[in-house]
Amino acid sequence: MTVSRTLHSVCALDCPDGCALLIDIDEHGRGSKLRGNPDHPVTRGFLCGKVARYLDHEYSSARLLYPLRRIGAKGEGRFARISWDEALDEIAQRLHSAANEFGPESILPYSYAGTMGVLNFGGMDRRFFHRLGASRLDRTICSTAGMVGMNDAVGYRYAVEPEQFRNARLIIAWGANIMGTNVHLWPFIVEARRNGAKFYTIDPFQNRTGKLSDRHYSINPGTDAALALSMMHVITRDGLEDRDYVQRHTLGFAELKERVREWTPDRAAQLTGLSAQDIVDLAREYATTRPAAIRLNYGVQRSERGAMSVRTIALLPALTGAWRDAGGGIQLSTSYAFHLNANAVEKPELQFQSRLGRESRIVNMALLGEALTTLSDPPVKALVVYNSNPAAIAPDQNQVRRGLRRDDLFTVVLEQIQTDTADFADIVLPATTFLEHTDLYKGYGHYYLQLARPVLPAPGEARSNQDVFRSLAARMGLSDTCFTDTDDDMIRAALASGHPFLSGITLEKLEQNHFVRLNMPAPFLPFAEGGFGTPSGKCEFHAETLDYQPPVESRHGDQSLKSRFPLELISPKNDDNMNSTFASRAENNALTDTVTLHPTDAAARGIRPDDRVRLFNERGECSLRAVVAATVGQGVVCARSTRWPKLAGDGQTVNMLTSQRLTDKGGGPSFYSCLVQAEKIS
Ligand SMILES: Nc1nc2c(c(=O)[nH]1)N[C@H]1C(S)=C(S)[C@@H](COP(=O)(O)OP(=O)(O)OC[C@H]3O[C@@H](n4cnc5c(=O)[nH]c(N)nc54)[C@H](O)[C@@H]3O)O[C@H]1N2
Ligand SMILES: Nc1nc2c(c(=O)[nH]1)N[C@H]1C(S)=C(S)[C@@H](COP(=O)(O)OP(=O)(O)OC[C@H]3O[C@@H](n4cnc5c(=O)[nH]c(N)nc54)[C@H](O)[C@@H]3O)O[C@H]1N2
Ligand code: SF4
Ligand SMILES: [Mo]
Repeated sequence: MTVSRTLHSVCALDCPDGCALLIDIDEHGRGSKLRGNPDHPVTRGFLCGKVARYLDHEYSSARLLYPLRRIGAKGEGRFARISWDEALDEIAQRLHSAANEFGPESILPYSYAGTMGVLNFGGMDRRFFHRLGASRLDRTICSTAGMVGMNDAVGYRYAVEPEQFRNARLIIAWGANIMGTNVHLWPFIVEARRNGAKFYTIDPFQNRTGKLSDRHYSINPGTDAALALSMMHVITRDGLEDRDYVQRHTLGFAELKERVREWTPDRAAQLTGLSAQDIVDLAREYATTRPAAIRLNYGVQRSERGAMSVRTIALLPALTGAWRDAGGGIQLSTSYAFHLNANAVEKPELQFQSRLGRESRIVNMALLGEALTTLSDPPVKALVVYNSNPAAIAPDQNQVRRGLRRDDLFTVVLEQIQTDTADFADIVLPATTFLEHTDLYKGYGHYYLQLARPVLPAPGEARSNQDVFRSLAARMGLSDTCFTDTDDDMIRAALASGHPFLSGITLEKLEQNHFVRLNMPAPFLPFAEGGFGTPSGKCEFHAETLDYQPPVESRHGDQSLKSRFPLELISPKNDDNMNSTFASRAENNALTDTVTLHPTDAAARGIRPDDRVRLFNERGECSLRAVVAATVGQGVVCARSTRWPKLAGDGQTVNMLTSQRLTDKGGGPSFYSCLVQAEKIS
């Protein structure tokens, strides 16, 4: 096969790395190979294993090619082909009738980050639903608890640049599976270690990243705030804070010192499961090594007290002055820095022109089960799903499914493949992949803005989300001129925010360069000289509100619940999947069919390796194959996510077990605070 040309693209998956791609196109116009762009400073010429194989997905015989209408029962998966005209007519008519009978808020969009492209993530769709007066979705499923925690700590949610990690002398991956979920940070860590840096992991599960670390701290789930408070105890007790930084750029140090006095290493040891000596050593090393970088990913904030955990951890670099250094500070997400003009893209003001004439109600996506089964005034009568697979990824699936099965609920699903969610649809619409449509990309693990143009033709009759919502707007008689904006019009609008980080970045420049670094100093040291986004401009400790509370569903939480369901289930990401996007690959289905138990917990239940195990609690059950290993602590079980329920033998996955209890702040789901019992299936 000869390569006739090489084109540029961007990986649109929900991954911090936001890779710049090169695709080889053969003489028949077919994509023959995907590679990382060697010129992109973070992609550096390589891709993760799952996307290196993305052309399998692109050309899979499982791609949806035509609009479909359901002919079987909901969830059964029997459909017949219809035309786009029929599909759009039916959707327009059903949305009109829901709005007429129950009010427009009975329409609920449900979407997340199947694509991270600014427009196809949230562009024409937002305009469309705002103009209708549909319920607004609070997109909490992933990161809002952490965002609020970070905000409470530093105000402006800026982060250490990935490229600066190479300068660090100590790197802590705190609830961050870098090898699995953020592999383009790894080469910078390798470089730092070559220069003598130490690399530690703090995680209840010793995954690949933990195995490659110099020290793995096996922490009890949901106890991170206790560890961070105790580290502050040691740092302030031993006078290891950066006095000059603390004095000039923080507020409330004296109260903080007083507040953490009770957080002795012995107390934190009892909660976290780490030894008191380990806590002392870690705190001292963190405070006395410079530069020191913390890569905090989203694992920590998927617990009931996730926002407080993130906030407490995010105060550490201000205490030690780590923000001063290139390669010092903390990285949760870089996305805040992009400062695009979201209002110009989404046009929230259209709500006032809707028949509602006001802002519509907000529905939390983490509570989809409740929304579909208990919400009234109005109830949800029409659901439009895109960029997401809620019948796999949302918590408390039994309630979600009760909702999706309702006969009086009209469901539309825009998808590339026939997911579990698509099985519940009345109408399925075939969607393009990121190789087939235009979009603009931020990153959440670097500071480069990128543009991608279609590099391959859409198969069959697949359409982009942008095109679908444009056509639907026309079909529903919405004549506002914004519904005829082109993708390029919308990209220009997004870039025109006036923020200095975007100055000089135009569509033309992106077209030419493919990726452009935000217009910020290099290195970007956001808080080296203070300048926090708080009322005082300082990092405000607010010691009076710092505390540790155990998650209700944890070993230190509700003891009567724990007596029945004594194991803490976490369900972190699978290294070769992307949430549920590649769940139909056989090896991912096999991996997500396993649960890891500590040898003591397995022995107590007569469970041996490869036994089938039933995990259960009051919400549901699922059966998995046992892996027995001390990669989890005693009392913790770990089952990687996310599986397609229809590919599980019993149709059940760990999300049958997870709850709709929300995090302390931010309204996030608490996937990793989940008590279960395990028994051997004989
Ligand atoms: N390969 C792959 N990459 C992905 C994804 C994927 O599914 N697969 N998903 C993408 C998405 S949507 C996201 S949000 C990011 C997430 O990226 P990460 O946040 O890195 O991934 P998680 O697996 O959610 O959690 C990270 C680690 O937190 C640990 N953890 C769980 N509970 C606790 C706790 O209480 N305390 C501490 N300290 N650690 C805890 C988990 O065991 C896990 O190893 O990754 C993205 N990238
Ligand atoms: N137990 C457990 N559950 C979890 C998590 C966990 O760690 N444990 N993680 C949670 C997290 S962090 C997240 S972010 C969510 C993720 O949950 P989702 O956002 O639902 O992510 P995916 O499962 O990847 O599903 C994305 C879907 O979008 C489709 N898609 C991709 N591009 C396009 C497009 O351009 N148009 C359209 N119409 N469709 C497209 C893909 O085919 C795919 O089926 O899952 C959450 N659920
Ligand atoms: S999933 Fe992440 S690491 Fe893999 S190619 Fe996409 S952006 Fe890069
Ligand atoms: Mo996520």
